[in-house]
Amino acid sequence: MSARPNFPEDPHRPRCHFLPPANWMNDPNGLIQWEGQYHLFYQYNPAEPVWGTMHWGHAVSDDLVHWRDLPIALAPTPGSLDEAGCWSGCAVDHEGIPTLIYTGLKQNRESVCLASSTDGLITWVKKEIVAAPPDDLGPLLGFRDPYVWREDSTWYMLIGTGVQNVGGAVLLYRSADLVHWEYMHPLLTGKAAESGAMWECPQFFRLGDKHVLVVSAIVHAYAMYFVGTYEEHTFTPESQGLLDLGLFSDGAYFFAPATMRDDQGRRLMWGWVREGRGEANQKAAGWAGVQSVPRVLSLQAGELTIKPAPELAALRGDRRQFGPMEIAPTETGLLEGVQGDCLEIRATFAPGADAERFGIEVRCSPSGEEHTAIFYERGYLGVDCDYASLDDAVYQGVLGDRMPLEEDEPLELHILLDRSVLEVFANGRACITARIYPSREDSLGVRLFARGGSASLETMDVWPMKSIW
Ligand code: DQQ
Repeated sequence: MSARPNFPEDPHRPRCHFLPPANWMNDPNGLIQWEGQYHLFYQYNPAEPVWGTMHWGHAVSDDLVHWRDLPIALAPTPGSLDEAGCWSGCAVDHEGIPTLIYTGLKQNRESVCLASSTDGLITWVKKEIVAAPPDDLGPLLGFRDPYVWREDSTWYMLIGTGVQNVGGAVLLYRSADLVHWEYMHPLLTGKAAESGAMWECPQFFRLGDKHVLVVSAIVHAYAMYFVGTYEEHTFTPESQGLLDLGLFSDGAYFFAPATMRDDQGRRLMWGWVREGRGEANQKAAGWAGVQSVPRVLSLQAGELTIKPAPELAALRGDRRQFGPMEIAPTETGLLEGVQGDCLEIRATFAPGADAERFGIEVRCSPSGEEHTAIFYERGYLGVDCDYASLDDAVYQGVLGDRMPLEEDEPLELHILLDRSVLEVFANGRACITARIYPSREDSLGVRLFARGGSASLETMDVWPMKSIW
């Protein structure tokens, strides 16, 4: 068990999100529920707070909220296929044995590797397996991030890749024993100009009466989904979208998501929440990378909906309630009695606001030099980070996309603010993840605002969130 330093002086280190004891984390890996407990593995560089030689870190939770660190699960083995890194992958139950299927890196070669545990997911024994890249697609960009599932008695696997001069792709394999893999065909291939040159971290699962394929597209890194039908090992997408609208100059803040089905039949998803500040700041902080809160995916009328797991309500302190109230364009005051850098906010705004832009500001300094606005403006949902911090070293910008509302549809915001992490869920169908690093200790206020007209708040609940550590 690793000791967990608290970084007590660090105002940016999240308190309600999972992150490793120290140093670097990226993708969630190997999500699985085992004997009722949720296991979260993650891409981990235990040596320093920047990306490097990848290990699999490991944590476990009884309630999806509080996590306990377990020893590193996978580390590179000198002389083997993973000697330069244990990259992303998944976990399956193989005849009662927890089994990880992951990417091994040796020089620049990516291979599929396997490890299993017979001591309750603590130590892992590696085993060589046979899964070769296809030779009929030309040179491939990458061959990584296996995602495995079972249909009847056959195992299936997706591998992320890119077909040169075509676009990102996921390759479908099958196996009777998890060891010998036979290539079948691409499950889906994209066009580079539309969805990137290479697809990483595929996830594929049934949701309601459809199937969903999730991929993380690069070079400009963002996570996408396709909803469609899966028949005879052929996937036909019917709709697609971004899993999170928090795109900044370097890609999306929410990337490389992984999913699992739990014993309540829910499809849960975590994603790597990247830093919005450069390497020098990460090194000074001693840590980098956070997991998003667990998000529950479902389908409603064929549309993907994404909501934070209800278990997070366990973190709520005393509730403050506001509304109904009119927000006039002159409204400038901070809400009384509401302050904090770890807050859950649920707010409903009545349909038909005549304001050009309205919403909620968080992390406001008393005179407004710093503030981060979560706003709705004529069909556009956004997070404005331009004034989030007076520190020039952190990324700014306005994140978001169009999210039209029906004429009689209220705007329902569910906001999780956890120091430098901001996750915004709107009407169950749009998420924006952002990183903010206010420089002032007193940037703790919350404000409702409307510009160019007024808006009407039906209700708003605010809770301080307790630390999970
Ligand atoms: N991160 C892993 C890769 C994956 C990428 C390496 C996505 O396996 O493709 O750390 O962030």
